[in-house]
Amino acid sequence: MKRNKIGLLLLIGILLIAICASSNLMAATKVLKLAEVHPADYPTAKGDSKFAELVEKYTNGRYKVQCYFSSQLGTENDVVEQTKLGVIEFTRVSTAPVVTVYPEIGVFTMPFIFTSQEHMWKVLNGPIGQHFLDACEKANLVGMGYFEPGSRHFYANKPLDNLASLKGLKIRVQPSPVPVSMVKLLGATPTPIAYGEVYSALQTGVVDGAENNYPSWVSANHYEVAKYLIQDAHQRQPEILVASKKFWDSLSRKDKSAMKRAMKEATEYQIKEWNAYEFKALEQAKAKGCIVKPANSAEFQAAMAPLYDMPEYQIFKEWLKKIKATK
Ligand code: GTR
Repeated sequence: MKRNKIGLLLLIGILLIAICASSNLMAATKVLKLAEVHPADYPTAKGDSKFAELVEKYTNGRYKVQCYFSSQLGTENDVVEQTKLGVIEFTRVSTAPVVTVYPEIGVFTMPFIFTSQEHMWKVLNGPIGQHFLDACEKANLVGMGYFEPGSRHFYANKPLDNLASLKGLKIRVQPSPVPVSMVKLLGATPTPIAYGEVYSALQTGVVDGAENNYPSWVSANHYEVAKYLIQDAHQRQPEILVASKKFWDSLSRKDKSAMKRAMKEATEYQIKEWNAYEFKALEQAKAKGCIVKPANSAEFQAAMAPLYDMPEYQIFKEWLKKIKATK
């Protein structure tokens, strides 16, 4: 009788251990997808990997984030849409593609809105930045946080000495409203093309030039075929990491705060990685014979000023005032 009882207890014990082990195993196998257009060694991609590492750590291995680099899951506009639908859990993109599902965030794609890197982070870390993360919900997305984007400049396969040198050129732009309007105002022809196809578009002459930050110019090899860059610094377009709201709503409060914490620390890490690489990339391009010229900023700002009066961009008006007033 006693032996039977011990046997039964043992059996229950073994069963309990088996149940716990299998539920742990099930939790550990929850793999989440993160989409990224850059290769693994690019600063935003390193930020993604840090986020992935910390999500796993802070959720005690219940979640694993698998990063898909180099546009493996599709173009930025596509992956934003898929994240909105809940097919992909996380996406790291710049602001421009988010505009397709959430127009107001386009304020961050307007040129010359931030006076410096410091000003941009003041805005992003303050109530304005938080508002736009929260309001991503309108598009069934959850704004997890921002990454450092650097400044964007024009580059082409022809010498760029001033604004006039852009006239008549075909310039690749992000498939998003403001970049298209902006390039038209410069007297050039905007050609919206997905990031992953820009190199071949430049190489085959589909476009004469593009615009981006130094790291993208170099990392995606655009500088090999478009070696003239003019430092007009027209945009600092915050990089953003968004989650699918559908997925987010399925998480416990504890896991949500673990993931937010992971994002906060990943951002700090990404900024350091960015700052270490941004000007190294510029030096690398110069060493390869690229011609980099300073721009007359006033000339570019004046050419782009009519953007602010266009009826379609009046939705940004109040936010632009608030950004300007952030000191
Ligand atoms: C890069 C940005 C990418 C992508 C790209 C582009 O600076 O990191 O997310 O938006 O620009 O021009 O398409």
